[in-house]
Amino acid sequence: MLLMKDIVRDGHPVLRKKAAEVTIPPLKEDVEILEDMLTFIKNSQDEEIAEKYHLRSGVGLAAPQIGISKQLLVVHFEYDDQLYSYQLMNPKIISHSVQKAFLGGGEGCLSVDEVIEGYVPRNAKITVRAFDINGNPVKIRLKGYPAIVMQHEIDHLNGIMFYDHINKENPFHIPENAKIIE
Ligand code: SB7
Ligand code: NI
Repeated sequence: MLLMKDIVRDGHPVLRKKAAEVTIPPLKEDVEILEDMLTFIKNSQDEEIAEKYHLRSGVGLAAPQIGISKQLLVVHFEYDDQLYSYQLMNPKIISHSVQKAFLGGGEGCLSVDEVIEGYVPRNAKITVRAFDINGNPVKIRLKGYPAIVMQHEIDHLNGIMFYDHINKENPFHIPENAKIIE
């Protein structure tokens, strides 16, 4: 079972490396990593389990965050009465909107213990191509909050942290073409 001690913290070089593609069809080892990651995220959202194991709540996780430099990610959350639950291998953003979007409350990260304030502008809509846990190709269209979470996770596979996107001169600068998500 994954615990907070398994979460790699900011400063560890694995968070700055480009993760390696995994083989398709998936190795049993990689399937198990995705299963462990999804269980961790679900546990982190379960009040009782989270309290018992001191888990910080998260909506997603990328393999480099548990020290594994492979292109594996999970997201799991409800939004607008819809469940967004994905376990993805080798995800790629194949197209995105010109429109940008950002969360009014900024972003956080399980690998970053401090609060870092500022807007994190991202693409408002994205289309992702990936392989699911069975090795089947999938194409996923997301907009708004789900698109933001997915971009946060895909960034981890490319060695990018959320705060890299925050404007250095004015953390609350609103880029043109960007809409706020409350
Ligand atoms: C706020 C939080 C997340 C994504 C977008 C906005 C995910 C937090 C958990 N993670 O650190 C996952 O990488
Ligand atoms: Ni993160």
